[in-house]
Formats: sequence, C-alpha cells, structure tokens
Amino acid sequence: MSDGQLSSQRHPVFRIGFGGPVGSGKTALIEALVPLLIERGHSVGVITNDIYTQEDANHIRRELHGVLDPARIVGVETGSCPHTAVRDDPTMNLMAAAEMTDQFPDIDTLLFESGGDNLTLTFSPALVETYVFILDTAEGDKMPRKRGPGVTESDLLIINKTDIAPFVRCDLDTMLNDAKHVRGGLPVLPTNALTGDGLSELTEFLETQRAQHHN
Ligand SMILES: Nc1nc2c(ncn2[C@@H]2O[C@H](COP(=O)(O)OP(=O)(O)OP(=O)(O)O)[C@@H](O)[C@H]2O)c(=O)[nH]1
Ligand SMILES: [Mg+2]
Repeated sequence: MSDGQLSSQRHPVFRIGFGGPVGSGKTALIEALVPLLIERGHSVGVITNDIYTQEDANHIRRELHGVLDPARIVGVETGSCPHTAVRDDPTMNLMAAAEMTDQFPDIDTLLFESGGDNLTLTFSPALVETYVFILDTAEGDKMPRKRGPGVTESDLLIINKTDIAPFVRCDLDTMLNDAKHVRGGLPVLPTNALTGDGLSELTEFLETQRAQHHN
C-alpha cells in the first residue's frame, strides 16, 4: 500500500500524526479534538498504536461514545518499538487506514496516535501529512531544551497540561519561550486537553494545514 493509493481515494484524506512521550496527553487531545472536527463537518477516523493492547482505542471509544462510530476507531498492536510502526515501516498503519476508508469512503480526516515514545519519534511522510508533537508540563520545563526531531521539527509543538505546571514546579513561560527558541519560528501551542484550552487554536491550525495539503 503506497501513499499514492491512500491519497487517491474518492475524498482527499488529510492525515495527521500525534506523537510524544508516554502520558503527555495524545489520547486526551484527540478525544477533545474529534468533536470539534465533526462540528466543522469533517468525517473522522482515528488509528491508535499501542505495543501490546488496544488500550487507547478502547479509551477513545468510551470517551467518544455517541460522538464517533466505534468502528471509526482502530487500535494497531505494533508488538515492537512504538516509532517503528509509524516511522520505519508504516505498513500496518497504512493497511488500517485503507481498510477504514474502504468501510467509510466519506472519511476526510484520519488521526494517527503513535505509541508513547521518546524524543526520537518522527512520522513517516508516507503515513501523515502533518505531524503534531506533544510534551506536557509534568515532564519538566527542560524538555524543549533537550530537543529531538519532534521538538524542533514537528509542524506543531503542543505543551499540554498547562493546568498542573505550578504543582510540578514547571515554569510554563520558560518552557514556551525555550520551545519557540529551539523551533526557530515553527508554532508552539499551550493546551489543557481536559478543559479544552487551546483546542480551537489547534483546530484552526489543522484547517490551515489541510488547505495547504489539499487545495
Ligand atoms: N491535568 C491534566 N491532565 C491531563 C491533560 N491531558 C491529559 N491528562 C491526563 O494525563 C494522563 C495521560 O493522558 P493520555 O491522553 O492517556 O496520554 P497519552 O500521551 O495518550 O499516553 P500514552 O498513549 O500512554 O503515551 C491521563 O490521566 C489524562 O487524563 C491535561 O491537559 N491536564
Ligand atoms: Mg495514548
């Protein structure tokens, strides 16, 4: 299955990858984002990656009960390093995407969540068009300074869990400023996935990216 095959389906399918360290809030952000995309008239599918389980796919099915058809949420069990299945050999994910768009030909947006990974994660350009990397304040405000391709080169860097920064002695302003510094002008967005702070900005960003890739 090649990128061309997936892209040449009836609808142009905008494919977004969400990566970042374990527990940074990838699943929570997807759960907050999907209703906003649906509100805008998009037809959405979600593909999660976990090493041994369907844990995240099941979580999203529960959280989006009544919002998104459970058949539009598929969990890929990678059985190996999380980044392998989205970076080195995305075949399993491409097949899951092709099966989903065969079943739901109206899908125009596919969200891919990588398994929680370290700072070396990137997505294969054969799999996604836009790559969002997610850090959170509980990891410490030093994280942007540690760099790595997700931090410095992703299309958007999210700093999630802004609400708990004071409780984990994270200086949010420092974290945001350092992130902007190491990214040399690429965007940085603070969010709280549980309250939805920053989610309208994320939605706008993705619409701009969609237009760039599909207009
Ligand atoms: N306070 C707070 N908690 C959050 C926020 N976002 C996520 N969480 C919580 O953080 C925990 C981990 O969130 P997940 O969405 O599962 O993180 P993840 O990045 O998908 O985790 P993995 O897929 O296991 O790598 C959960 O208990 C969430 O409820 C946030 O913005 N603020
Ligand atoms: Mg997750």
